[in-house]
Amino acid sequence: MEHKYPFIPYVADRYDEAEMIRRGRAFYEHVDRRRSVRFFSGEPVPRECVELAVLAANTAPSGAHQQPWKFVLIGDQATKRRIRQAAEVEERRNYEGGRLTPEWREALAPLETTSDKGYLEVVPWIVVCFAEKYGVRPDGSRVKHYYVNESVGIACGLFVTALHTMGLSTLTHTPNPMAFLSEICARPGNERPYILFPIGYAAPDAEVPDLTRKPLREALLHFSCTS
Ligand code: IYR
Repeated sequence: MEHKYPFIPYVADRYDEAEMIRRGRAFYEHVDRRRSVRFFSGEPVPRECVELAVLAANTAPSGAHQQPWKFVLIGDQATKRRIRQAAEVEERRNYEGGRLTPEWREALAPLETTSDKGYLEVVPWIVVCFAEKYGVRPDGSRVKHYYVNESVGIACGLFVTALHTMGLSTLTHTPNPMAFLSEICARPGNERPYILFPIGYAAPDAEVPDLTRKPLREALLHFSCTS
């Protein structure tokens, strides 16, 4: 094919059908073991593990390949404490100050979450993902970004999966509202805090709610045109 821009050949990996299904099942069973964790051990985690997870996230497809994400890594105790304190201020307004609607409270009840975010000081690493609402050229002018939420959401999905693959645990924490993260992480106005990830090993005595996942027949609808 003729191109105006550089193109290179791409050869996707192919497997026979039995191998496709074996691989698909193995991957499904692997990701099905992932749980959101709120009880962590303070054991150190190599920084390289987090870097590899960000490299994996950075492979996500994105609108016009603009890759509108930034991952900020925090490992020092003083910043973790600041984040915990600021998150708890907001969460106390949610849980104790009546900012959560009764319907929201009811939906959250089985998770038994509270305004205590102690895990933010226990974990060896916190990563805050920021979404670039728009880009900024060196001359200060704005670059329109497309499908920012979709792109950053997919990147965060890969990030979570990569951590899980390394035997690490995390939580997609969205302390609400999250504006304090822009200030603590010193991020510019074109970047919006997207998800905060506490990262570490699950505590040996960690517990998670006994949740089930919806069955395939509810997740996958086979539509077919019968005319
Ligand atoms: N941000 C609060 C509340 C919360 C909201 C949802 I939606 C959750 O799935 C879990 C918690 C908190 O972190 O406690």
